[in-house]
Amino acid sequence: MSDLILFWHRRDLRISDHTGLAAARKQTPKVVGVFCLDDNLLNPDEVAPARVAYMIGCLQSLQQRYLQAGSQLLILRDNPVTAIPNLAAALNAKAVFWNWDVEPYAQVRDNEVVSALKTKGIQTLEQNWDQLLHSPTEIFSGAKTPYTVYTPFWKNWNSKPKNQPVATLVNCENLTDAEQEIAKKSGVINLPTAADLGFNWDGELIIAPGEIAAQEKLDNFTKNVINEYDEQRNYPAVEGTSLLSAALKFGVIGIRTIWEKTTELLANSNSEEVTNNIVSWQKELAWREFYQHAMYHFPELAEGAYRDVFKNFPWKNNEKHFIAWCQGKTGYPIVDAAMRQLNETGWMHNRCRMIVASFLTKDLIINPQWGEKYFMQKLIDGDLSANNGGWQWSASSGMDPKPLRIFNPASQAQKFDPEGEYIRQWVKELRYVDTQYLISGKIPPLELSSIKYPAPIVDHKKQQALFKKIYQELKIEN
Ligand code: FAD
Ligand code: FO1
Repeated sequence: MSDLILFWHRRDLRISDHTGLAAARKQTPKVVGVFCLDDNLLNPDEVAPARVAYMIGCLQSLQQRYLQAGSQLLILRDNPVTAIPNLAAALNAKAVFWNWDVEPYAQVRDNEVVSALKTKGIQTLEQNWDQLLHSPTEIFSGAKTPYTVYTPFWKNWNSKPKNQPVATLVNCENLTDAEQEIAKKSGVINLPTAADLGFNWDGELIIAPGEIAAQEKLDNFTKNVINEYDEQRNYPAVEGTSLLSAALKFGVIGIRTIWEKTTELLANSNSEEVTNNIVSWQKELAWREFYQHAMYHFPELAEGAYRDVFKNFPWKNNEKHFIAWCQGKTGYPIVDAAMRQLNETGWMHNRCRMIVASFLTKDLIINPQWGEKYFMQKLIDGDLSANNGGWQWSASSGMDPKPLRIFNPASQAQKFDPEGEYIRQWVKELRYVDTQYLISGKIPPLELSSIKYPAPIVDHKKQQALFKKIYQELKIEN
């Protein structure tokens, strides 16, 4: 057995503040990275081109980071369940380490890799939860059950001490020339482009790939934006949020690094207002962990509604309405602006994610799983737990105790885009329309026909009443 530890990266595309890598480096200088392109996770019908483009960019950058540390990142394109153990055995590695994940697919995959490695006599490091500040096996209610409601989860989660960032990988030993040959024979390839994998994205990405860019986003946000976060995060025309979601999804920045920054800021805060803004952002980081814990403990969430009343809900599922929603042609300016932002950039502001999800489920009465899937096909930050959590929350089908949350698109636009700035940015044909029409959504028919913008495809008031009626009837039956 050699001294080699292979580190298997999946959604932890960095070498700084990386718990699994730090644990490997403690045991040996010979730490070599591997990433396995897995066709089960790369179906062009399910995955956003922007997300794959970002991931490939991060892998490129990770390869550079490994070279700087004296080692390298190997790339495979195969089924990891066989390819990872085979590569480890061919290289005579003493262990394969990785960080665990909450997703149902990850659980099955990782258990199979553990078994295959064990039969080959290769060690694994089990239960290393790098992507969360607290693992799902750490936070339970007084009754020792997983939380199903956010606020008590937050209180408990926030009261627990958090780990500090860990040391960056340095001074490694690389594979010998003979081992490089063995790696090639075992399927190691050059990193393909996103287009090679069937994903074409030629737009800009809202965050540049790689660790340095993620750290810069954090620095910019904590220096210039966080002090007004609580208020500004609600306005889609303002850059009032961190834009770190894709970096967090792929672990391009360590969560401990982020948390440490917030605690430093809290320690230096000299007003209640500043403190509230920082805590407000910390609460969003806790939502991320809440949904990941939920996915770990209730994997059935990934299959559909959590609440019984929504399990057999008679969704209308009108395909023409769905296409209009996807294309941003519903005739509701704020909804259309948001969907066009998503289609053009691969990202959508959180306020607008809530608006369009409410519109799809409560106004169009379309199954939230259709929207959830569409988001995964488009979002650069598409993440099973956060996306499912967001959709279940908006559809009222999740664990949340407040059931009938219905957003009125006009009130939302009036409150959060009062000058129609966001609408004008994304729905170009509405650029010269009066603000009052934009935010009320009541554009005079004559104006509509001249600018080729659709009339509203449904009537919000009527649909809201219809949804409530269906829901009440079902609630009585259940
Ligand atoms: P910030 O406001 O700066 O927040 C910091 C970080 O906290 C985010 O980067 C994210 O990691 C986390 N976060 C913030 N809000 C939430 C939330 N409500 N739930 C979970 N984590 C949160 N987020 C995703 O990362 N991936 C998704 O696929 C996703 N789908 C969503 C679908 C719907 C219907 C809704 C309503 C929300 C969804 N969100 C998703 C949550 C949220 O919209 C995004 O995390 C946020 O807009 C990303 O922008 P930011 O990085 O600037 O966030
Ligand atoms: N992880 C991988 O190990 N290999 C992949 O090819 C891969 C592709 C991928 C595409 C989109 C995306 O959102 C995530 C992707 N990931 C990939 C990361 C994935 O989230 C983790 O592997 C999870 O553990 C899967 O459950």
